[in-house]
Amino acid sequence: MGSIVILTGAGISQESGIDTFRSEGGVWSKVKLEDVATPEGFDRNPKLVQEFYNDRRRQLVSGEVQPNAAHIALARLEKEWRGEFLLVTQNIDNLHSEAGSKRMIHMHGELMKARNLETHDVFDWGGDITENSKCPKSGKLNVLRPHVVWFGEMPLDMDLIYSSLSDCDIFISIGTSGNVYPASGFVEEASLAGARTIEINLEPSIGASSFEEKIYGKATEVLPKFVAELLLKQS
Ligand code: BJW
Repeated sequence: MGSIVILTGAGISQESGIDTFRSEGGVWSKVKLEDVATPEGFDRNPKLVQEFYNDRRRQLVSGEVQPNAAHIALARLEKEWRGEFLLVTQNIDNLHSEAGSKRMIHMHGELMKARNLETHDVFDWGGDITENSKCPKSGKLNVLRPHVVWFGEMPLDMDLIYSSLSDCDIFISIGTSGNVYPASGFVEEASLAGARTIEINLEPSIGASSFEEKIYGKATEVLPKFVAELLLKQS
Protein backbone atom coordinates (compact mmCIF):
# COMPACT_ATOMS: atom_id res chain seq x y z
CA MET A 1 0.00 0.00 0.00
CA GLY A 2 1.77 3.21 1.15
CA SER A 3 1.51 6.75 -0.11
CA ILE A 4 1.31 7.90 -3.72
CA VAL A 5 2.21 11.25 -5.28
CA ILE A 6 1.22 11.78 -8.91
CA LEU A 7 2.44 14.58 -11.18
CA THR A 8 0.54 15.31 -14.37
CA GLY A 9 1.30 17.59 -17.33
CA ALA A 10 -0.25 18.70 -20.59
CA GLY A 11 0.04 15.22 -22.15
CA ILE A 12 -2.80 13.87 -19.98
CA SER A 13 -5.24 16.42 -21.45
CA GLN A 14 -3.99 16.13 -25.05
CA GLU A 15 -6.50 13.41 -25.94
CA SER A 16 -9.29 15.63 -24.59
CA GLY A 17 -8.41 18.18 -27.28
CA ILE A 18 -6.20 20.58 -25.30
CA ASP A 19 -2.89 21.46 -26.98
CA THR A 20 0.37 20.56 -25.24
CA PHE A 21 3.11 23.23 -25.08
CA ARG A 22 6.25 21.83 -26.67
CA SER A 23 5.01 19.22 -29.16
CA GLU A 24 4.90 20.04 -32.88
CA GLY A 25 1.98 22.44 -33.37
CA GLY A 26 1.85 23.02 -29.58
CA VAL A 27 1.10 26.29 -27.76
CA TRP A 28 4.70 27.61 -27.89
CA SER A 29 4.82 27.18 -31.68
CA LYS A 30 1.91 29.66 -32.00
CA VAL A 31 2.74 32.32 -29.38
CA LYS A 32 5.95 33.41 -27.68
CA LEU A 33 6.07 32.30 -24.05
CA GLU A 34 7.88 35.57 -23.14
CA ASP A 35 4.80 37.46 -24.39
CA VAL A 36 2.03 35.46 -22.71
CA ALA A 37 3.52 33.53 -19.78
CA THR A 38 5.70 36.03 -17.92
CA PRO A 39 4.82 38.95 -15.61
CA GLU A 40 6.90 41.19 -17.93
CA GLY A 41 4.78 40.15 -20.94
CA PHE A 42 1.62 41.00 -18.98
CA ASP A 43 3.03 44.43 -18.02
CA ARG A 44 3.88 45.13 -21.69
CA ASN A 45 0.58 44.02 -23.21
CA PRO A 46 -2.13 42.97 -20.73
CA LYS A 47 -4.79 42.82 -23.47
CA LEU A 48 -2.84 40.23 -25.48
CA VAL A 49 -2.30 38.09 -22.38
CA GLN A 50 -5.94 38.33 -21.25
CA GLU A 51 -7.07 37.33 -24.77
CA PHE A 52 -4.72 34.34 -24.79
CA TYR A 53 -6.23 33.06 -21.52
CA ASN A 54 -9.80 34.12 -22.41
CA ASP A 55 -9.59 31.94 -25.55
CA ARG A 56 -8.38 28.97 -23.53
CA ARG A 57 -11.03 29.53 -20.81
CA ARG A 58 -13.75 29.66 -23.51
CA GLN A 59 -12.59 26.27 -24.78
CA LEU A 60 -13.09 24.83 -21.28
CA VAL A 61 -16.57 26.26 -20.73
CA SER A 62 -17.74 25.39 -24.27
CA GLY A 63 -18.20 21.77 -23.25
CA GLU A 64 -16.09 20.66 -26.22
CA VAL A 65 -13.37 19.29 -23.91
CA GLN A 66 -14.23 16.52 -21.49
CA PRO A 67 -12.16 14.40 -19.09
CA ASN A 68 -10.71 11.35 -20.83
CA ALA A 69 -10.03 7.78 -19.66
CA ALA A 70 -6.70 8.83 -18.09
CA HIS A 71 -8.28 11.56 -15.90
CA ILE A 72 -11.00 9.08 -14.92
CA ALA A 73 -8.43 6.38 -14.05
CA LEU A 74 -6.68 8.79 -11.62
CA ALA A 75 -10.00 9.69 -9.97
CA ARG A 76 -10.63 5.96 -9.55
CA LEU A 77 -7.17 5.45 -8.04
CA GLU A 78 -7.78 8.21 -5.48
CA LYS A 79 -11.13 6.69 -4.52
CA GLU A 80 -9.94 3.09 -4.17
CA TRP A 81 -6.36 3.55 -2.89
CA ARG A 82 -6.17 2.77 0.82
CA GLY A 83 -3.02 4.77 1.57
CA GLU A 84 -2.23 8.48 1.29
CA PHE A 85 -2.82 10.06 -2.11
CA LEU A 86 -1.89 13.41 -3.66
CA LEU A 87 -2.36 14.51 -7.28
CA VAL A 88 -0.19 17.46 -8.31
CA THR A 89 -1.06 18.87 -11.71
CA GLN A 90 0.84 21.44 -13.75
CA ASN A 91 -2.28 21.86 -15.89
CA ILE A 92 -4.53 24.87 -15.50
CA ASP A 93 -7.54 23.11 -17.03
CA ASN A 94 -10.31 21.66 -14.83
CA LEU A 95 -10.41 18.15 -16.28
CA HIS A 96 -9.08 16.33 -13.19
CA SER A 97 -11.78 17.81 -10.96
CA GLU A 98 -14.42 17.21 -13.66
CA ALA A 99 -13.34 13.55 -13.59
CA GLY A 100 -13.84 13.45 -9.81
CA SER A 101 -10.32 14.02 -8.40
CA LYS A 102 -10.40 15.79 -5.04
CA ARG A 103 -7.07 15.54 -3.23
CA MET A 104 -5.30 17.74 -5.75
CA ILE A 105 -2.96 20.71 -6.12
CA HIS A 106 -2.92 22.96 -9.20
CA MET A 107 0.72 24.04 -8.85
CA HIS A 108 0.54 26.34 -11.92
CA GLY A 109 -2.87 27.77 -11.00
CA GLU A 110 -6.32 27.46 -12.52
CA LEU A 111 -7.80 28.92 -15.68
CA MET A 112 -11.27 29.05 -14.10
CA LYS A 113 -10.07 31.51 -11.44
CA ALA A 114 -9.08 35.20 -11.48
CA ARG A 115 -6.75 36.96 -9.02
CA ASN A 116 -6.72 40.56 -7.83
CA LEU A 117 -3.26 41.95 -8.61
CA GLU A 118 -3.35 44.26 -5.59
CA THR A 119 -5.05 42.23 -2.84
CA HIS A 120 -4.19 38.72 -4.18
CA ASP A 121 -7.81 37.65 -3.53
CA VAL A 122 -8.78 34.73 -5.79
CA PHE A 123 -12.24 34.33 -7.35
CA ASP A 124 -14.00 31.65 -9.41
CA TRP A 125 -14.14 33.03 -12.95
CA GLY A 126 -15.95 31.42 -15.89
CA GLY A 127 -16.06 34.29 -18.38
CA ASP A 128 -13.56 36.57 -20.11
CA ILE A 129 -11.40 39.00 -18.14
CA THR A 130 -11.67 42.36 -19.95
CA GLU A 131 -11.11 46.05 -19.23
CA ASN A 132 -14.72 46.11 -17.99
CA SER A 133 -14.22 43.29 -15.45
CA LYS A 134 -14.58 44.45 -11.86
CA CYS A 135 -13.07 42.76 -8.82
CA PRO A 136 -16.08 41.05 -7.16
CA LYS A 137 -14.86 42.22 -3.73
CA SER A 138 -13.47 45.75 -4.20
CA GLY A 139 -15.46 46.66 -7.31
CA LYS A 140 -12.28 48.08 -8.86
CA LEU A 141 -11.59 47.91 -12.62
CA ASN A 142 -8.37 46.63 -14.23
CA VAL A 143 -7.06 44.70 -11.23
CA LEU A 144 -7.82 41.13 -12.33
CA ARG A 145 -5.38 38.70 -13.95
CA PRO A 146 -5.65 34.97 -14.67
CA HIS A 147 -4.85 32.89 -11.56
CA VAL A 148 -1.94 31.12 -13.29
CA VAL A 149 1.78 30.82 -12.52
CA TRP A 150 4.04 32.42 -15.09
CA PHE A 151 7.80 31.95 -15.56
CA GLY A 152 9.69 33.61 -12.72
CA GLU A 153 6.75 33.25 -10.32
CA MET A 154 6.57 30.81 -7.41
CA PRO A 155 4.34 27.76 -8.06
CA LEU A 156 1.56 27.17 -5.53
CA ASP A 157 1.50 24.97 -2.39
CA MET A 158 5.16 23.99 -2.69
CA ASP A 159 5.48 23.20 1.06
CA LEU A 160 2.73 20.59 0.90
CA ILE A 161 4.14 19.16 -2.35
CA TYR A 162 7.68 18.77 -0.99
CA SER A 163 6.50 17.31 2.32
CA SER A 164 4.36 14.74 0.44
CA LEU A 165 7.28 13.87 -1.87
CA SER A 166 9.64 13.41 1.07
CA ASP A 167 7.27 10.85 2.54
CA CYS A 168 6.00 8.98 -0.53
CA ASP A 169 6.36 5.33 -1.51
CA ILE A 170 5.31 5.66 -5.14
CA PHE A 171 5.84 8.64 -7.49
CA ILE A 172 4.21 8.60 -10.93
CA SER A 173 4.82 11.29 -13.55
CA ILE A 174 2.32 11.39 -16.42
CA GLY A 175 2.31 13.42 -19.66
CA THR A 176 5.02 15.96 -18.91
CA SER A 177 8.17 16.72 -20.91
CA GLY A 178 10.27 17.57 -17.84
CA ASN A 179 11.30 20.97 -19.20
CA VAL A 180 9.95 23.12 -16.40
CA TYR A 181 11.41 23.51 -12.91
CA PRO A 182 10.48 22.82 -10.09
CA ALA A 183 8.18 20.00 -11.32
CA SER A 184 11.09 18.48 -13.26
CA GLY A 185 12.93 17.93 -9.95
CA PHE A 186 10.14 16.06 -8.14
CA VAL A 187 11.45 12.66 -9.26
CA GLU A 188 14.76 13.35 -7.50
CA GLU A 189 12.93 14.30 -4.27
CA ALA A 190 10.87 11.11 -4.44
CA SER A 191 13.95 9.00 -5.16
CA LEU A 192 15.68 10.47 -2.11
CA ALA A 193 12.67 9.34 -0.07
CA GLY A 194 13.22 5.81 -1.45
CA ALA A 195 10.05 5.85 -3.55
CA ARG A 196 9.34 3.63 -6.54
CA THR A 197 9.40 6.06 -9.50
CA ILE A 198 7.44 5.59 -12.72
CA GLU A 199 7.23 7.70 -15.87
CA ILE A 200 4.18 7.37 -18.13
CA ASN A 201 4.48 9.45 -21.30
CA LEU A 202 4.23 9.33 -25.06
CA GLU A 203 8.04 9.45 -25.32
CA PRO A 204 11.00 9.66 -22.91
CA SER A 205 11.01 12.99 -21.07
CA ILE A 206 14.17 15.01 -20.47
CA GLY A 207 14.50 13.39 -17.03
CA ALA A 208 13.62 9.84 -18.13
CA SER A 209 16.88 8.37 -16.81
CA SER A 210 15.89 9.38 -13.25
CA PHE A 211 12.88 7.02 -13.28
CA GLU A 212 13.13 3.34 -12.33
CA GLU A 213 10.18 2.29 -14.49
CA LYS A 214 8.99 3.75 -17.79
CA ILE A 215 5.83 3.11 -19.76
CA TYR A 216 5.50 4.80 -23.15
CA GLY A 217 2.19 5.20 -24.95
CA LYS A 218 -0.94 7.32 -25.00
CA ALA A 219 -2.18 8.15 -21.49
CA THR A 220 -5.74 6.95 -22.22
CA GLU A 221 -4.43 3.58 -23.37
CA VAL A 222 -1.73 3.00 -20.76
CA LEU A 223 -3.03 4.56 -17.56
CA PRO A 224 -6.37 2.74 -16.98
CA LYS A 225 -4.52 -0.62 -17.22
CA PHE A 226 -1.69 0.59 -14.97
CA VAL A 227 -4.16 1.84 -12.32
CA ALA A 228 -6.14 -1.41 -12.42
CA GLU A 229 -2.94 -3.41 -11.81
CA LEU A 230 -1.82 -1.10 -8.98
CA LEU A 231 -5.20 -1.47 -7.25
CA LEU A 232 -5.16 -5.25 -7.71
CA LYS A 233 -1.77 -5.46 -5.98
CA GLN A 234 -2.95 -3.54 -2.89
CA SER A 235 -5.67 -6.13 -2.13
C1 BJW B 1 1.57 12.68 -24.00
C2 BJW B 1 0.43 12.64 -24.80
C3 BJW B 1 -0.51 11.62 -24.56
C4 BJW B 1 1.65 14.29 -25.44
N1 BJW B 1 -0.29 10.74 -23.58
N2 BJW B 1 1.77 11.80 -23.05
C5 BJW B 1 17.19 27.86 -16.10
C6 BJW B 1 17.40 26.54 -15.72
C7 BJW B 1 16.46 25.85 -14.92
C8 BJW B 1 15.30 26.50 -14.47
C9 BJW B 1 15.13 27.80 -14.85
C10 BJW B 1 16.05 28.47 -15.65
N3 BJW B 1 15.59 29.72 -15.87
C11 BJW B 1 14.41 29.86 -15.23
C12 BJW B 1 14.11 28.70 -14.61
C13 BJW B 1 12.87 28.41 -13.83
C14 BJW B 1 11.65 28.26 -14.74
C15 BJW B 1 11.91 27.14 -15.74
O1 BJW B 1 11.77 25.98 -15.45
N4 BJW B 1 12.28 27.50 -16.97
C16 BJW B 1 12.64 26.49 -17.97
C17 BJW B 1 11.82 26.71 -19.22
C18 BJW B 1 14.12 26.56 -18.19
N5 BJW B 1 10.53 27.92 -13.86
C19 BJW B 1 9.82 28.87 -13.28
O2 BJW B 1 9.99 30.05 -13.48
C20 BJW B 1 8.77 28.39 -12.29
N6 BJW B 1 8.94 29.06 -11.05
C21 BJW B 1 10.04 28.92 -10.32
O3 BJW B 1 10.98 28.22 -10.66
O4 BJW B 1 10.01 29.59 -9.12
C22 BJW B 1 11.17 29.56 -8.28
C23 BJW B 1 11.22 28.41 -7.31
C24 BJW B 1 10.27 27.43 -7.26
C25 BJW B 1 10.33 26.39 -6.34
C26 BJW B 1 11.36 26.32 -5.47
C27 BJW B 1 12.34 27.32 -5.50
C28 BJW B 1 12.26 28.35 -6.41
C29 BJW B 1 7.37 28.69 -12.81
C30 BJW B 1 7.02 27.87 -14.01
C31 BJW B 1 5.66 28.29 -14.56
C32 BJW B 1 5.28 27.48 -15.79
N7 BJW B 1 4.11 28.01 -16.35
C33 BJW B 1 3.52 27.36 -17.52
C34 BJW B 1 2.37 28.26 -18.00
C35 BJW B 1 1.20 28.18 -17.00
C36 BJW B 1 -0.04 28.78 -17.49
C37 BJW B 1 -0.47 28.26 -18.86
O5 BJW B 1 -0.87 27.08 -19.01
O6 BJW B 1 -0.43 29.08 -19.77
O7 BJW B 1 3.03 26.06 -17.20
S1 BJW B 1 4.68 27.04 -18.83
C38 BJW B 1 3.98 25.52 -19.36
O8 BJW B 1 4.94 24.45 -19.16
C39 BJW B 1 2.81 25.26 -18.39
C40 BJW B 1 2.99 23.80 -18.10
O9 BJW B 1 2.34 23.46 -16.89
C41 BJW B 1 4.49 23.63 -18.07
C42 BJW B 1 4.96 22.20 -18.24
O10 BJW B 1 4.64 21.72 -19.51
P1 BJW B 1 4.26 20.19 -19.70
O11 BJW B 1 3.01 19.90 -18.97
O12 BJW B 1 5.41 19.32 -19.39
O13 BJW B 1 3.89 20.16 -21.27
P2 BJW B 1 4.84 19.84 -22.53
O14 BJW B 1 4.11 20.28 -23.74
O15 BJW B 1 6.19 20.37 -22.33
O16 BJW B 1 4.97 18.24 -22.51
C43 BJW B 1 3.86 17.39 -22.76
C44 BJW B 1 4.34 15.94 -22.75
O17 BJW B 1 3.22 15.09 -22.90
C45 BJW B 1 5.31 15.61 -23.88
O18 BJW B 1 6.46 14.92 -23.35
C46 BJW B 1 4.52 14.69 -24.79
O19 BJW B 1 5.30 13.67 -25.39
C47 BJW B 1 3.53 14.08 -23.83
N8 BJW B 1 2.25 13.67 -24.45
N9 BJW B 1 0.44 13.61 -25.74
C48 BJW B 1 0.80 10.79 -22.87
N10 BJW B 1 -1.68 11.47 -25.33
